[in-house]
Amino acid sequence: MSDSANASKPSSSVKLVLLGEAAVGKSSLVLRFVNNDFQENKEPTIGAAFLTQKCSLPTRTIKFEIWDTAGQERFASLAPMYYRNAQAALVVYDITKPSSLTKAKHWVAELQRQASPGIVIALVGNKSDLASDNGNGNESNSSGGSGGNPGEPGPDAETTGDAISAGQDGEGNNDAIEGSGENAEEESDEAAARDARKVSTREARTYAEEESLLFFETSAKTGTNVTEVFTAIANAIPESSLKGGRGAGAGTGQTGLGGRAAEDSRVNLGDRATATAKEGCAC
Ligand SMILES: Nc1nc2c(ncn2[C@@H]2O[C@H](COP(=O)(O)OP(=O)(O)OP(=O)(O)O)[C@@H](O)[C@H]2O)c(=O)[nH]1
Ligand SMILES: [Mg+2]
Repeated sequence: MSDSANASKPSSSVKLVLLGEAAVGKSSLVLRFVNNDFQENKEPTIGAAFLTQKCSLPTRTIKFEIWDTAGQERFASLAPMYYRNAQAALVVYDITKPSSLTKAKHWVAELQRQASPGIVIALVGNKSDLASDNGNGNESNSSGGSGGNPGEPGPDAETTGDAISAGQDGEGNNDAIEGSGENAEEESDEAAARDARKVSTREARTYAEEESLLFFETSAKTGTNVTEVFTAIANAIPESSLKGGRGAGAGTGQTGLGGRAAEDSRVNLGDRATATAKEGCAC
């Protein structure tokens, strides 16, 4: 979407919070959405990080004010501060870790009890690149919720293709039969490593449907469905609950508890002017 097209559209701010167990990939999803980047060894979030990103819809521009919370238990009591007045929440779990879905369900229940009544919640199963089926096709589409329009087949298909090409079972096995047994073992180890999924799409989607949540499987690593989640949320926010934007550009910041050393992108919350502007939308 061009800047000139954006300029003519009304702009609204949406407060969005990310919740979920530690290391499920909340910060990585935000990094992918805001900077189209991924870090293999991302450090845990301390306290929470604040970022913004614009999302351009056909009729309006949504400016997401994103609170990326820390998943470590010691920070759990801070969460209400971040989800208070939030219009949207991404509750993230890791498809290779069933306990993270249990934790996600707790967050959903807490949001339903204590957050704003109209909050749009998306359940997000991250790290789909680690599954051999990759959560592709309709399985990664949203369900429940209102107005989601996610899971465009194009990007999905592309990413799925890339991931699968990392190891073609048929070919590999043939090589192994002709070659050494060691090769065969390596191949099957690789196959096992590729299929690390422990939470089925069906189970999570059924739960999401029961609770009227948007639902996606994503990969912050490959980018699969990341934009789609935010776009679906933007579409699902009722027009009546949208407020006018405050005109700040996109940026990053992180609140630190305990004075841990600052990272590059970490700035004081009171110092948003230093944030780097990023026009347009990852959408
Ligand atoms: N394979 C794979 N790894 C991922 C993905 N997303 C995140 N990771 C990795 O998982 C680890 C944790 O990611 P983070 O984004 O820091 O997780 P987090 O949920 O923000 O963790 P806390 O800040 O501690 O709550 C990092 O090493 C990431 O590189 C993904 O989609 N696929
Ligand atoms: Mg984090």
